[in-house]
Amino acid sequence: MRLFDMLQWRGFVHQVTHPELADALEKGPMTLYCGFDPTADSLHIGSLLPIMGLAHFQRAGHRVIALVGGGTGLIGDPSGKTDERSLMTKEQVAAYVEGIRRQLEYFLRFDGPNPAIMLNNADWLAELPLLDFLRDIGKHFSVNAMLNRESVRKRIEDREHGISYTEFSYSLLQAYDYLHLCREYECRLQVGGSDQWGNIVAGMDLTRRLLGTDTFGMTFPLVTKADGSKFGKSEAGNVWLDPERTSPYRFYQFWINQADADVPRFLRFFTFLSQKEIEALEACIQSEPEKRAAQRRLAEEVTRLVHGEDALAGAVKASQAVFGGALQGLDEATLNEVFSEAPGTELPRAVLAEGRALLDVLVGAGVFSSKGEARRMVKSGGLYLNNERVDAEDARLTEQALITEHIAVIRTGKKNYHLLRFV
Ligand code: 383
Repeated sequence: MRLFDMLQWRGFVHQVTHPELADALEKGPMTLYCGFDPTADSLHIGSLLPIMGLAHFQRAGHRVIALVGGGTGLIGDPSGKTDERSLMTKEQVAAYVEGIRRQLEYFLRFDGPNPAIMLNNADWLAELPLLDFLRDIGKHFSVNAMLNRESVRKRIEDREHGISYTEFSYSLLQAYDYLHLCREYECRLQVGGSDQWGNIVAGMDLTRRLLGTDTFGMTFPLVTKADGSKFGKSEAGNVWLDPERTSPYRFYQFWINQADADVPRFLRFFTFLSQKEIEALEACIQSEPEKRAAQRRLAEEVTRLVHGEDALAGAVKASQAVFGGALQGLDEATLNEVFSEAPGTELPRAVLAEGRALLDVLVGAGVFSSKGEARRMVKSGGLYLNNERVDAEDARLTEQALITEHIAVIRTGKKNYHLLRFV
């Protein structure tokens, strides 16, 4: 299958400036780029689609440039934003550049044959002489046309929010990047989300005027969910690629909870599984939806891709914990996440040292309303400590009961958990 047809099958193609791009990509390696502004120290799953897009181009033998906007990040892209952003300090932007750069390095291959190239546009934008820029670049931009762009027009019509000259000039900088990359790296294609169409076309116009070179542009769709809710948010907020911000467990859960109607599209977008494998998983959604095999595979593939094999294993294990799976090896932060909805009780560590009777402690903690109730639960085999059945009514609570430094996990019946935290 041609690269373009594969991208189309996967749903990556929202708009292209020229239908000839499909053939041009077959003629030999093409250099392309996508930019990421350092607006935070981590990318989130909104950036995952363009990253996957770049990875497909690289796998097909094209030369990929990942550009971090250390320069443009100082200005702020108004595209798709209803509010003026507050300016970040230069130190903040420089720190975020490093975070984003590290993440991009993880997803693309920067060694071996056909390595990707990482660039920071601060390297050329920061030194641009103002007067030359206004004369040589600014002259090619019509304010009339710029005012007609949706991202600008919306902000002008809305007097409350408005747009500063700073953000208004953003697209000139992105256009200048394309010109620069075309000149220095023979870059012929810029890709980005659908919100980037205007900026991409602005760069193509400038490049044609100043270099006489024709270039291409292509946008990816906005990822949406079938039920109309916003993609990329969980109850806990944005889903980030940084494990410090969104743990691999939560990340895995985000994917496993996707609706049947969304999974086929997400498998195409966010995994490298083949058409055959994806179609087989789609058949499973039809024939045995209750098994959620497609969700599980999606969650596995994306978590492995973003966090690696070990973190995936940890996330799977944590996900099984609520269903009675083994708890050994899960750390405290993970346990707290897994059982975030379960009630908990704080107890002094002395309780452990004294070796108090487990059932008394559980009555004290409100797990049972009476000792009699507690006994009956043990007799019926329904009391678990760290997901292991408690058989003795006179069991004592000691340091051995802890599964992590502070926590012992109590379960009654199939799924009622209660955390004892010893402080
Ligand atoms: C900067 C300089 C360039 C080319 C692009 C840029 C960044 C661009 C932008 N992109 C978004 C961002 O950084 O603001 N002006 O947050 C997002 N992208 C990608 C994709 C997306 C866009 O990083 O649609 C989602 O992730 O294009 O919103 O020379």
